[in-house]
This record gives sequence, structure tokens and C-alpha cells, in this order.
Amino acid sequence: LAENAVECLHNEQYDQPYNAQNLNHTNLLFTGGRDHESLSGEWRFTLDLHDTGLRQKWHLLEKRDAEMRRDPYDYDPFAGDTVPVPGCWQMMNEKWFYFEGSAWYTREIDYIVQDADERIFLRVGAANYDCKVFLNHQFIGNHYGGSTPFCAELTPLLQPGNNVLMLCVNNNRTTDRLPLRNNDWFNYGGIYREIDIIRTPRTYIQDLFVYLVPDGNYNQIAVRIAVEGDATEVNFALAELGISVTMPVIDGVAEATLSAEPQLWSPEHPKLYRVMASLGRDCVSDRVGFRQIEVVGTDIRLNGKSLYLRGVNCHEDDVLLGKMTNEADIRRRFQDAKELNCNYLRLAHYPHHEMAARIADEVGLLLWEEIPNYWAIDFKNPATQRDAHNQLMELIYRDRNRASVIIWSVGNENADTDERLNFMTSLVDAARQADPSRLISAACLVNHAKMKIEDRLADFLDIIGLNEYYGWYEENFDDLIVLGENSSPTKPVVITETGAEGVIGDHAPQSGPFSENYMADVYRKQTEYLPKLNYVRGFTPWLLYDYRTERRQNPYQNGFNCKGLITADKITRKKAFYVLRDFYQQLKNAGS
Ligand code: GCB
Repeated sequence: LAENAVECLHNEQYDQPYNAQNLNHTNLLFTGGRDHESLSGEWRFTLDLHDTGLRQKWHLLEKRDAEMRRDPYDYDPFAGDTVPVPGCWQMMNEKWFYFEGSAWYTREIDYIVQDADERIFLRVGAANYDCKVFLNHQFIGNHYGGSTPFCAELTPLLQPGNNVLMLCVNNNRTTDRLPLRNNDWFNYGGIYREIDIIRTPRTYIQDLFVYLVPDGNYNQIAVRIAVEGDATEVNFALAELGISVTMPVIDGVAEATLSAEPQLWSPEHPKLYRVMASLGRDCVSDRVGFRQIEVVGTDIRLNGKSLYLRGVNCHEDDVLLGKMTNEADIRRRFQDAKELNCNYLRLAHYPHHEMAARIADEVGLLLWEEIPNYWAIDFKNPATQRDAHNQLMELIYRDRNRASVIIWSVGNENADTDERLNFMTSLVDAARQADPSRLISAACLVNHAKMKIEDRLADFLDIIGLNEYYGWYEENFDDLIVLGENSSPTKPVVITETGAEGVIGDHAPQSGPFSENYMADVYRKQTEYLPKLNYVRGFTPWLLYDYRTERRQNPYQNGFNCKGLITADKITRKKAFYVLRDFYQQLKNAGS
């Protein structure tokens, strides 16, 4: 054995240098208006269940002809299988369907210098869950979190001509991650969103945040521009409103409040304005809508008008693509929501593709966005806390220019312990600090013995999310009325989940639980009760499409949660779909 192979095999600390959590939201680069050089396409690929690659340091392997190799080797990153990126490995090979562990992606990139002063960033739209980046055989950094984008600067290690990029992605479900081991959606693995190279000048615009000042006057626009490198001023323009200003940069940040009277964005009138920021030869842009969302007592108001959220939940899941999505898929989802007469969607239970909020901005749908702070995560663990915080910030920095996004959700159905309260309130504070233009919520807890919403977190939220499954997990619908009376909430409550399984198919039951008819009855009952629940300001059934999930294994479900209003083919509407559609039509007609 070659000396270094022995050393690698016996090095028990093999993964130590890879643990730095250094690819986080502070590395995120504002991408609007920038050129992207896509790295989508075929990458060399292998699974690595035992993390042999980290132990043997596969990233050190040079490209060589087999005859030229002198050391024994268990993998050649430059030969063998390739897979398309983006993609989920489950969807590529039947043998990989339940694989949980590490996988290696390798690709050679040809770097042609365009400007002697340029900086080069790798941007990964999402990789589930832990992603280690290596360039030219050296470790660059590690990113945790399976649904948010991250950037890694390649500049110092990049050479003109051929370069080797390797990514090691691990999708193990562990107790310190978000979500934790136990949840109700499929644990897909891989680089499943776009991966790009982005070039910037040495000094560049790192972030641009533009929003309507939420003071009820609708006549001031706040601009915040973060700059990386030495700069004393930066330009901002919103040509359609005649705005063009130069803003001083102090400690890397330029801030201004500008007078303007924009047409307001709303689902009925999704007006967007082009904004631009420039610094030397760096220039970024975005399309931004201006609107105000607020809570007044138990009312939710958009642009000062009372708003009832007619919604539906949605997972990011596809029978053929897994967790990967595309523009057509997102547009179809929104079209189906509009056919239901929805004005809003809850994108459960993790950040969906960034295109979703862009399209929602354009087609006029309101969004609830969430991080996978789901059920019993390890609230005491500082690493889990850092991870949750980072996922929330990455989501907020990614989407805070999107008018459609009105709510950040910090969690779903977490037991009310002291650790959880500390953990979650720190997330609430961080979200408020990063973004004064949205509401904060979470799906809270009900004490069923007292029949009351009882969750200390509720005091810190703007909206109380309530998951109630009357007709499915719970029985007596009258409890919904009692729940309201006992809780007498002083802020708006939105039903964030309700529903029932409804299976369509040759062997599906025709009546009773799991039948389509039973599901429709649950929806009839829910919608009959809803008008009596004056504490409720929105309704979000679980959910638009049936979706894949390992935990649902009875013969009717067969690996799918079947509470969708449409089956997993995204075509076949169940009876409950029409019940909800008609109910929302009535609400719409009544002006809600
Ligand atoms: C819930 C969870 C959701 C599940 C759903 C169900 O309360 O929030 O993730 O999938 O119930 O179908 O039971």
C-alpha cells in the first residue's frame, strides 16, 4: 500500500477538516440580473455509503490513465457512471431509491479568464443535505441545509484552463438536522436544483433589498444595498418612478428611504417594477412589487384592506422528478391553485424552488414560506440551532424582494418546551430583524384536553397557524367552535392544515376512510363549519397533490400521502377538489 493510503485508512479524524460550517447565508450572492454559466448536465457520480471517499480522500485523486496509476484505488472520479445534474438520485436508478448516505459528483470545468480582476463563485440552488465542495483537490467548504442556495468562492484556487470540481452530498437523516429523522415527506438526495458559475468584479454588490416602508402611507421605498470590497458609493435606479440616486456606502452598506408613490402590488393587480443597482462595472437588477401586509387585531390586511386567505398546501414532489422541479411544474401548481379559487399557497415544509416566489409575484398569488423546523427537532443542540438560523436567513435573503411572500414560518407542530421556546423566539427575532416587511407565523399546538390553543410561541407571532384534522385524526367538529371560544385569540388564526386521505384506483375503497367519498365529506363538513369560526382568517387544506413519503405504507397509500385534492399524476381531480373550489368561489363572491 502506498504510504498515504495507509495514513488515510487509519485516520479516524478523517472528517474533521470537513466540518467547518462555512458556506452559509453570509456567502450568498445576490443573483438578480447577473449572468449565470450553467454547470447543469452530466457529472461523474458514485454512491459512497460508508464515506470511504472522505477517508481515502478521493478528492486528491488525479486524472490519470488506469495503466499509469501506481496506488491501489477504490474509485476513479474521472471514469464510470454519470448522472444528470440537477436531479435526485432516487429517480435515476431503481437500486438507489432508498439510498441514504454520501454520493460524489465530479466535473471538469474549463476556466477562461474574462477580466484579470474578476471573482468567481459557485452557486448551488440546493443539495440535500450536507454538501462539501472541493476544487482542484482542495476542500473549500461545507453547506448544511437541503433546500436553500449557497455560494462558494472559487477564485483563489481556480486556474486558467482545466479545473476539477467535486461535490460530496450526504442525505442521511440524523437527529441534529432539520428536518429530523422522522417526518412525512420523502428524503430525496443529490444536487437537485440548478448549479452555476457567477462572475463578479473584485468589488461587487452582495445584496439588494427593496421594499415599501410598512407605515401605512404607501409613499416611501426603503433600499438597502450591501457591498463586498472597497466602495464609497453605489447607484440605485427605479426608472419607472423616476428614481435615480447615488447612495453613500458606510461599513459595506448603503441605505436610503426614497419618496415614491408606486402602484401597489396585489393578487388582482400584480404590478412589478424593475429596480437596478450598480457599482463600477457591477450591475444587478430585480423585479419588485410594493405592498403592505399587516395584522390589525384579529384581521390580516393587504394594502389596508381586510384579507381572507383562501389557500392550499403544497409539497415539492413529482412522481418522475422527485424533489426536482421546473418552471412548467410550478406554473401548473399555481394554475391548479387558481382553479380552486385560491389567493394563497403554503409552501410546506421547507423552502421551495426560488422560481416559485418569482412566478407567484407575476401571477398574483400570496405565499407562506417555511423552514423544516418540523416536529421534535433537537432544540438543545447548538449545531441544530445554527443550522435552523442559517436556513431561515438563506430563505429570507433569497426571497425578501418578493411581494408575493407575506409570511415567514419558523416551524410546524413543535412541542412547547423551554428549549423550543428559546430556539424559536430567537428565529422570530432574527426574521423580524432581517425583514420588517412580512408577518411571522408557525403551526402552533392545541391542548386537546383543555380544547384550547396552548402554545407559548403564539405570543411572539403575528399569525397563529392551526393544524386541525377534524374528520380524520379528530372527530367532533363542534370542538372547532369550542376551541375558538376557549382560546379567544387576540391575533388572526389561519388553519394551516386540515384534510383526509382519499384514494383513487381499482382497489380503492368506495366508502369509509381512505375513500374519495369520505374525503369529500370531510371537506363538506370543514367548509360548513368554517364560516362559524370567526377567529379564523384563512384556510389551507393539506394538500394540492398526493406525494411520495416513506412513512405511508398501508396498501392504499403504498408510499404516498393521499390527502391531495389531485392525485400524484397532477391531473386527476378528486371529488373534494370541487367541494373546495365551490366553497372558495362563494367566499370570493361574498368579497372574502
Ligand atoms: C401534519 C403534518 C404534515 C403531515 C400531515 C398528515 O400535521 O404537518 O406534514 O403530512 O399532518 O398528512 O398527517
